[in-house]
Amino acid sequence: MRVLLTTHENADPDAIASVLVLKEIFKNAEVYLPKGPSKLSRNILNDLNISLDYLEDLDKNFDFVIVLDTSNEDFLRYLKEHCPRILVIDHHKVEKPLEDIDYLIFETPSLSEAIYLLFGRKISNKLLELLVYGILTDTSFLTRANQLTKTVVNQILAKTNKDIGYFISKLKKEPEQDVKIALSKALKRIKVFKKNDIFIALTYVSSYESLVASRLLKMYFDLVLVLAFKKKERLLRIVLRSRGQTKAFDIAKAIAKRLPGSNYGGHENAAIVNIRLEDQDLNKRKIIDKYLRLMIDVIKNDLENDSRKLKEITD
Ligand SMILES: [Mn+2]
Repeated sequence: MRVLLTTHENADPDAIASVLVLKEIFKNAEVYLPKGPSKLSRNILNDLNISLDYLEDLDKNFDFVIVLDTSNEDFLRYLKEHCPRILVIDHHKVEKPLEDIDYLIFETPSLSEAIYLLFGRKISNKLLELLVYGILTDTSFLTRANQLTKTVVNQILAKTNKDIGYFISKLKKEPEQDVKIALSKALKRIKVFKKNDIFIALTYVSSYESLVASRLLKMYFDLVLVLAFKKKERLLRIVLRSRGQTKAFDIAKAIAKRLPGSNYGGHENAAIVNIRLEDQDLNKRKIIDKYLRLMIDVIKNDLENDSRKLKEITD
């Protein structure tokens, strides 16, 4: 049986760790990584001295495909063309399961911890370390972790004989300069709104949108929306982060509802909307203005049951 393991584009550490653990179990399985691993994932794989062969295009058929860490409907439909049986193993909310596809969905902050709970005893030490990176990055350094996540992390640390600071310092060694530049631009462009006691930040960058969103949330905001325009990929991405009673996922859903052809996903407090920019003129200024206005309109009108006005503070 030809088995394929795959995940989302620019696979992040959570996705890569999950794929590699399954690859350790299904030794003959092939791996398909659309657009390859993310930059951060590549750095971590290098550091752990793990080499990974993968397909960048799907040019043959498989009997069975296991899709990890992604429930993107378009991607699943595409995979159906090459594979009759699909199993999705994920921790993102699935709003509308597709027919003929099997789902195994965990309500865990990272997929890596679920993979550990499934296969923990069989996983090699190197991949256990990779799972820690997956957990740390998917939970913003454990700020979105729950008790079970922490139990899993402690078990892995005991097995690998490393402390959490070791993994955190490796991750923090990221391209700090580039991140600072992206953050500086995000801060200059920031619009801050207030609705009751909720502080909302809205801004845009062209890279590091997830990192920027997480950093802003940590400052004092309750809801953060970061728009990223990816001209080369003809893609617009909105990264949302929240805490307290405001839910990033609900706002992502409300935005996507107004944009046919977009897709969204994530969790209560960390969500994303992807908008494909087909057949449009790609004038950066126009596009950014248009979507910023739309985002403001959504938070104005769809932010739950509160009749009090949204007020821009940075105006
Ligand atoms: Mn994940």
